[in-house]
Amino acid sequence: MVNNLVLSTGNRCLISLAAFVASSNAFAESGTVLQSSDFVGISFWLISMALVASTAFFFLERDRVAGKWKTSLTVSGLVTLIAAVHYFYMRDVWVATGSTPTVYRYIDWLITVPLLMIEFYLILAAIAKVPTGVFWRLMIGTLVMLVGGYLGEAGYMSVMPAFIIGMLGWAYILWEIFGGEASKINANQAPANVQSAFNLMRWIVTIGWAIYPIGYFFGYLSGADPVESMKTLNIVYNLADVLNKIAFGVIIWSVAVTESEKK
Ligand SMILES: *C/C=C(C)/C=C/C=C(C)/C=C/C1=C(C)CCCC1(C)C
Repeated sequence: MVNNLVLSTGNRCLISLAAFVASSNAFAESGTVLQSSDFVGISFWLISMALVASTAFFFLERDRVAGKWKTSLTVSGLVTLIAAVHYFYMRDVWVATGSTPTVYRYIDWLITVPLLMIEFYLILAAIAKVPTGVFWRLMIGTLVMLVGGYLGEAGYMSVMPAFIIGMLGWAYILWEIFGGEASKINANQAPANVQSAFNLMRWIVTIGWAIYPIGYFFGYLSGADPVESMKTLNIVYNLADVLNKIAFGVIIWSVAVTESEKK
């Protein structure tokens, strides 16, 4: 009891996480085992475990940074936690059936992508006064991008117009972080470390995120073989999340630590 009280938030989160991981058993649930030649399945395992490790890392490191940076690390940990749980499910479905609909990924994206976008707002809010308009514009761009893509992938709309709506949402986000108010606050008020983190993060949103619309294009608009392109796409999406969720969080962690330790 007493011990429980002195555990930090990070440690408590970690214990729940470990309990959850220990209780998740793909073999028992599906009755099918991962084949050693199933590279897509192996990539699902790798990313699941990397996401669990990152979650533990971000939550524990939260104890190390100054108060105003803690929220940023909490959000990074939540992104990797939500994605990890989601990946356990997609991995099990893949191992059991040899396929996994891309639409499953949208459930994860609908929560994790807005959280990733909030990080731009949070790192600026740690060092300056940021109008809430910045927050809302990032949020609206994200939702337009995801809802557009979903309507196309799930068959509620023709794939091409849905793709264009999604691209417009993404363009709006890019405008905000490269030319809009967020980018101006960064350029005029942020210390050098925050500026370089902001800069790396916006390039991830440009180059790392481009993987998803390219995947959409090859999956629906290029006329490629659906089964083969599904395999490739899953590996590519799985690797993309290492950059877009884990590396993105590590950049934030790094600036949070440097700024917290600055005299
Ligand atoms: C962790 C998951 C991430 C960062 C997912 C990001 C997803 C996108 C950037 C999706 C973008 C799309 C477009 C830009 C056009 C329409 C189709 C989408 C939704 C795949």
